Amino acid sequence: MNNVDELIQQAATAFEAAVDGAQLEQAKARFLGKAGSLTEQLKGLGKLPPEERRAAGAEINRAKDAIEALLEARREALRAARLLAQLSAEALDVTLPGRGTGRGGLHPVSLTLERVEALFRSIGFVVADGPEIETDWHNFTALNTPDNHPARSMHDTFYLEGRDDVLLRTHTSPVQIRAMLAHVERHAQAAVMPDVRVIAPGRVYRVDSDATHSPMFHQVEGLWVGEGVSFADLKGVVADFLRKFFESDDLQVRFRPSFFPFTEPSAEIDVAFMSGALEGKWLEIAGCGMVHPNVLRFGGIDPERYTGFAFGMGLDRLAMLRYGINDLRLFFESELRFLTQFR
Ligand code: 2U9
Repeated sequence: MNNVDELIQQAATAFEAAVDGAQLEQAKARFLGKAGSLTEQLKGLGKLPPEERRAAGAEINRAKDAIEALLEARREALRAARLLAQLSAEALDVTLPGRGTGRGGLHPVSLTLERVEALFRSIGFVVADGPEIETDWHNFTALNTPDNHPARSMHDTFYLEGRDDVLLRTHTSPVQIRAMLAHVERHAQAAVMPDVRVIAPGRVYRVDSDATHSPMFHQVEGLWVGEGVSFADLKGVVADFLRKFFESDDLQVRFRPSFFPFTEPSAEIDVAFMSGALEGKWLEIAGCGMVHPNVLRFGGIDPERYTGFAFGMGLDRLAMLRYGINDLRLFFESELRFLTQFR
């Protein structure tokens, strides 16, 4: 083997021994660098007799081409090895089951709302809604709540900065005021006014916060106005609703005298379950009464001719009783471990 072939062989061995890019570049310098073996040989050409220089130059060039080809081949091999190592390090098992996006579901208060709406629709009520930012007039004045009533105080009601005519509604009753006014207008030309039968579910706001009170909660209120509508109708509709809602035919329902500015007479409604954890315990569930004549008048309805009953209950409380939940705040924390139990 001549000198040049030996050099090529040495380069091949050195490149093969390099296990990464840095080692390979070092090996390259030993052969092709400024002080490398090939460069040394080129420098030696001048010392050769002129007749030998041509052949020797050609040999050196052959060696240079061969070493460069070896170098490139080794670079490519190292690149491929690196890629392979990376691919196996980052290996993905595409046969593993996916994490999935999870099935959505309705919030327990929404489920309760749907249930309440379906039951009242089945006896001819329509569902109405209205603004959550209400006028002082619709929320209080039209509901026979005088200017000096404590419910209007800054401690009980959220007002809007820079406005003294609007507030966050404290109940859904203003929706029924709007419904009565619209109903009267719609039937102004009719000989007989059809009955008003609406429920008004929705968000309401009060300055209050603990395990059983939230600054925002949900109410559903009902109103039935017509000729000859009586307290007996109120008792029948509400008791029937509660027994259907709780799927309990033997649910006990009682009415206790109470006071609200917008109803007269007024009552609180209690229920007692005949089985389960709460068996025999009276629980306050709603308020109700015959709509106050002043309120009917504010709604554009003649209290000499028509009477009506109204009731109101907390949807959140209905949901808590139905599902056996003891802390109201669970409804508003968006905790999936809680919410996924209702899908
Ligand atoms: C009109 C006239 C009267 C709705 C009524 C109650 C009694 C009542 C509470 C139940 C629990 C509010 O969510 S709660 O804290 N509601 O006790 N609500 S009578 O009376 C009306 C409504 C509209 C036009």
